[in-house]
Amino acid sequence: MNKIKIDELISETSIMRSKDFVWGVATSSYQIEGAATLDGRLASIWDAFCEEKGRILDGSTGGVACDHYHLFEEDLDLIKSLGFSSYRFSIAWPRVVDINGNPNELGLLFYERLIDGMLARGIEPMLTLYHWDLPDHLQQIGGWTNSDVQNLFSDYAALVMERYGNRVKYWATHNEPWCSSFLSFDLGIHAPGKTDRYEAMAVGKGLLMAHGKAIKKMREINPSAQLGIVINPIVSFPHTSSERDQKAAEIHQAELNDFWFDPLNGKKPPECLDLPNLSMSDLFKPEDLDLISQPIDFVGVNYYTRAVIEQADNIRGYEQVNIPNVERTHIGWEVYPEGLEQLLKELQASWPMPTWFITENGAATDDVIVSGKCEDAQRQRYFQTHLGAVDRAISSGVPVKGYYAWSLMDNFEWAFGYSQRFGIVYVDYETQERYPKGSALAFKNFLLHG
Ligand code: IFM
Repeated sequence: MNKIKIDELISETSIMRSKDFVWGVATSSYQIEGAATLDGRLASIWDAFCEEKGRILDGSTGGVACDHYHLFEEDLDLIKSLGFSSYRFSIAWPRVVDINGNPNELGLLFYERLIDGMLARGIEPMLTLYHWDLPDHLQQIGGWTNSDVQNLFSDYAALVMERYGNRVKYWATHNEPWCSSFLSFDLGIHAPGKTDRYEAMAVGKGLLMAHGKAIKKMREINPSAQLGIVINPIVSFPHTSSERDQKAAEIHQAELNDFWFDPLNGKKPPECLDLPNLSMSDLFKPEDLDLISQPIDFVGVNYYTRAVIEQADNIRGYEQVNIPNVERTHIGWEVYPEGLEQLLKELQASWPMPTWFITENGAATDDVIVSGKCEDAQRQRYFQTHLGAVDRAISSGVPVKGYYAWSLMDNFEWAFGYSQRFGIVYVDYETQERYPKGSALAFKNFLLHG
């Protein structure tokens, strides 16, 4: 019997306990699907990146991952059995469009079955269009900075909206565009592994332009769809009270938050992000901001940790500091639930939205299976304290309408390969057996037995 009560810090009268609050689990295509060369799927930038020596910690790839492409019916049964009412998944662009930009029927059929499988089980789909698997041939022609690629993204968005718009209500364009720009083109950690801050900013803007173009088209096709975007904003704390560290923390937070939320609200990002010979007003022209700031219905927030920042003599002007004597998860990220409450309040104060979702929140822990069971006490406490933080933000007036745990199951954790397990369900990658961990059972106790 599970001892940790996951909802212990949610108040008795919270709307998180009402039937309208959405409880879901989240995944993404490249991290779980496998079947990387089946049924006409094209290579993505992640397939190419994984082939480069030294890019992925354990030398692995998402080629097989959780084989969800073949096991999706069982995975949907699992979601249902745990009591979740929604499933956030992403479509692999390279699976549904062929090299000439025409629909790939076999790929489209896979998502059709997946969506129908959700609906048959009473699970609400939340669909993400781009969770980092850009078709590799589109990166070869300049990727997101090329306006043709932005237009192709909006064609792809229109294609899937035409196909699934009658069955899917919630649509997000990008997942964490900071990762597909700054982490990928400035820090060089994600595909395609470049280290040029100027390019990162141009890519970031390109992602926002593609978002605006896609929203415009999807809205025309289906005015009743709920359209949004998923951001990974942060609260950045200065390491010391020095003016230098305060300024550095301001730059870091602006890069993660303002760079996205300002343009989405029709405003150029702040000057603290300017680079020599590149100001934010050069980058974001008024007509760009008009396109990017299409009205949207919700924003998803992915939250894992906070950042502690100090001044540094590099092009960014900051460096992240790992402070000692704090609780960390297996991946090394500080456990800081208060940050989620603070973040939600700050976001609603600066960039108000009618609806926020927590589209990802979770922890990697050092999980082992003993007699078919996995006791993940740290993850259960993590969920408990973060749910309490969401509840407090809601009671102070932030309209959070749902919460998605990251992740349904262990999966390919990008540059960390399979060395980090974020699932509430354990995956034995040799046998593809799934084992609900203590946290999954704690959610189940709460969701099915209240
Ligand atoms: O696994 C990722 C996910 O793809 C995006 N958000 C953060 C998660 C944990 O790193």
